[in-house]
Amino acid sequence: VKPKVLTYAERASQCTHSVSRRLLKIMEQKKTNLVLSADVTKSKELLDLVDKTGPHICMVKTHADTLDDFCDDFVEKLKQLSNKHNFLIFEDRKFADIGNTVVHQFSGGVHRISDWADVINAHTVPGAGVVQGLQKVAQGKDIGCLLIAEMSSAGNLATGDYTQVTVKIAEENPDFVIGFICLSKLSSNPALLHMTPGVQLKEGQDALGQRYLTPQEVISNRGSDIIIVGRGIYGASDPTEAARQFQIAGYDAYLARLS
Ligand code: BMP
Repeated sequence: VKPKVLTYAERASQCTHSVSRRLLKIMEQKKTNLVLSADVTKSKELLDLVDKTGPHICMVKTHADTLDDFCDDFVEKLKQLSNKHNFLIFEDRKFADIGNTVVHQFSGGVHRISDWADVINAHTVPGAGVVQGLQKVAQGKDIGCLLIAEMSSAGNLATGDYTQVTVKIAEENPDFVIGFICLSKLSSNPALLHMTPGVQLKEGQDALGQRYLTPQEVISNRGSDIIIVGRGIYGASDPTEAARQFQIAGYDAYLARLS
């Protein structure tokens, strides 16, 4: 017998972490499993893009260290947009050092990520200490962490045992880890979210090893929960229309999995 696929609302009620609960509720309310990867290099361009596509997304993903003009005012405006359009903010910093170092990378430096991100992520290359260091900083704040269990790029090493140990670390840290960056469903725990980058409306690849799957393949066939789309949206001639198309494609694929 095929196990019953739970709705976002049903899963929200099973989440102990406030961030995954909030995200699943937004996904249910706005009917979207789309995360915009806003990989543009000027803050004004990023804010304009996010304001236009905001109604279609459940979360925006940033690379703060690729912005030429990152500043506190940008953070303030991004937070205002997240309230206006009801989405979360995910800083894709990919922490990957020993616990003591990530404490400072997460809380300090120019970006002070722990002051503004709802969601962060980490590689598990250093072992569970990276999660413990990040969690120390997140104490008392509403921040959830994703573990990078698989990657979309050709030849990456996040496979096999590495992926399995990463899933184990996630399952052992439910107070902080809310899910994975991955290419397919890795855990049957309904509280853990699966988010997949490398998504376009057609399969293919770029010139630097990125590989693309479709929303249908990622959500319906591979059982992931969330699509992460960058160039498919901000590289389109009409990003708002592109976001709308990805929203529909991703949500239809979710509905197909439910039925
Ligand atoms: P695009 O859709 O333009 O290929 O962008 C994908 C985004 O997802 C980039 O920000 C990239 O850093 C991120 N990403 C990825 O592509 N593959 C991974 O395995 C993990 C990522 O975070």
